[in-house]
Amino acid sequence: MTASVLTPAQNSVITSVSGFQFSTSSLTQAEVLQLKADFPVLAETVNGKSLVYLDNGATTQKPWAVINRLNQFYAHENGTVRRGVYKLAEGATTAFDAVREQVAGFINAKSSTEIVFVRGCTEAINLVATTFGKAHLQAGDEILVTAMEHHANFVPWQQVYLERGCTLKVIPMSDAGELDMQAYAHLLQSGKVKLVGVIHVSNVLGTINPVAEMAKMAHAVGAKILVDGAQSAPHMPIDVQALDCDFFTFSGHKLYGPTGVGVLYGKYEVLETLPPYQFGGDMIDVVSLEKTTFLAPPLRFEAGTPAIAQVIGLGTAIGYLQAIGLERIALYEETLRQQATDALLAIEGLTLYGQAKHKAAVCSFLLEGIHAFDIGTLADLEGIAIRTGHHCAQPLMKRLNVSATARATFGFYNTHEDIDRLVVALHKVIKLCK
Ligand code: 7TS
Repeated sequence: MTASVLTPAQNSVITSVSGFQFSTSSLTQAEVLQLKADFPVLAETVNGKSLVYLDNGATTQKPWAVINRLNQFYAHENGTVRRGVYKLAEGATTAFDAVREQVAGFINAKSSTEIVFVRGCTEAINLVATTFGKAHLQAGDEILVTAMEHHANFVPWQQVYLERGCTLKVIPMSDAGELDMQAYAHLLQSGKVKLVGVIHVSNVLGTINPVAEMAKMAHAVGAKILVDGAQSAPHMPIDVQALDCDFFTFSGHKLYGPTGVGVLYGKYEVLETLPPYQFGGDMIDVVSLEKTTFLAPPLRFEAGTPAIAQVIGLGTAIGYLQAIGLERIALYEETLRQQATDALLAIEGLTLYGQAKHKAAVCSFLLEGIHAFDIGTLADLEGIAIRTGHHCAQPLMKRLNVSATARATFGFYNTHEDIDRLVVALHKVIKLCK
């Protein structure tokens, strides 16, 4: 049996991923191939080789369903939202509003009023850092983030703490890439922590952090918690009520949807305490020369014309994922992670960064004596797209004592053969660079 083939028995043995218990089985390789055919880019050739796309952590490819929905909207339905009485505007408003409901269902929010549309995960976190900072942070307060944050969940908090005279503290991690929960408990004991920011799935290490437990601990000392779900929402079922997080953020383009749209979930009672982020049309109640009153959430946070087509396209992407089933996707990607981990560790001179017990399909690595950029460039010659660099996580790179890594990140359309191709390419890289 080659590594590319999983028997049905192997497919169904995995019943738990990151604490979720599933009764469903993984996607079969035949199903994956069928789904892959929905993504036109994946049929492209690069440098004369069929494309193997392994940079899903950066952005994902789009299925025809999403591409066609965007075309359909712009060709036949284009209109503005919330301000027209004519058919096109009403139709666009109905379609736009329906996605807010759909997103609420997708992450199990209590209500669609807890869903704010933003430009992406980065904007979602900036929105929270800025408005939460204004409303709730004062000199002496503490913000906690982890040692493995993406810059998107680090730099905004750094700006806020500098502006407001707070303190920013870092929850340390082990060499395997697991958070030190004892240190976290200790940090919370100061009694000054107001906000915890944590990456749900590390974009470098793949670690799946215990965010439900972290939320419970944060709440016990009166702190709020923001979960950066950029790398989790596309790959596993999300239930914000079960996680009990105060904020959850993700990007459309990493979820097989369009760029330019993302989601900020906030518990309604928390969103209500926050001032507006930006000002202008669509977020106001009454404007006079002297003063302005603002709408309630979520519209309070959506100044100006939103990304209408992108929101509608995001709805299509979510529908596409739901039709497959996020549980099945998580189970299948776990088989990719296992295969990739075993295959990479078998390569002499390869160091794999991130070996947490609970891990998603993210593999960061280096080959002894070879720069990450050379690995990426030579892999591209083989038609393989992987990311190289610091992955917008420079403090983490420092912790790992490297300046850059190569990184393969998987999506449900990746096949076991893709991993075989990566391994062959890496052996070629080693030969060339010796
Ligand atoms: N948070 C995490 C965990 C991320 O991985 C990223 C993007 C972001 C936030 C920012 O998302 P954006 O859509 O607002 O840009 N991560 C990556 C990556 O790993 N490679 O390219 C982008």
